[in-house]
Amino acid sequence: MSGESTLAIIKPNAIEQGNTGEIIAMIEQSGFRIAAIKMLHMSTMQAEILYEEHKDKSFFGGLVNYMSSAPVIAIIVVKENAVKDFRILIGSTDPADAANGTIRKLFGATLRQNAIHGSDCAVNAKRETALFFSGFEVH
Ligand code: IDP
Ligand code: MG
Repeated sequence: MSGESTLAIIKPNAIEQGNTGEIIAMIEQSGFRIAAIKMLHMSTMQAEILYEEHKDKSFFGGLVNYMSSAPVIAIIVVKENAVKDFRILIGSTDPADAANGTIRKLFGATLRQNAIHGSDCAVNAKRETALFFSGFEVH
């Protein structure tokens, strides 16, 4: 599997609404290949580390509580320009602002419950991938 890799996380609201299959199908149909996938229930500490860049923001506590409230699905996706292209596929942070046809537009409920996470740069992709998967290397 060649290309760049990035980390996706399907958030609790999308799983609870039964949208997991449609989201994974959209990811594959957009040219991404799945290199690893795992369902897990994050601890508070794991969610705090994932979102550490936001620790001083007013929404941090609510975000951490939400992301550790129920299972999520972490996925390593691979494609040329995966980091940038995956952000385009998911759309803007607020589903209300996201472009038509994006995952957040289709499946996001609120700004917090916006269906999916995607790493915002290559450095964060590597850091976030290491939080969920050990021994993964891009070839
Ligand atoms: P991103 O997920 O598009 O990279 P970030 O600004 O990194 O957006 O924020 C991380 C996550 O925190 C968002 O996906 C969203 O779930 C949540 N979030 C961001 N801003 C707010 C806010 O103002 N209120 C509540 N939740 C927020
Ligand atoms: Mg972000």
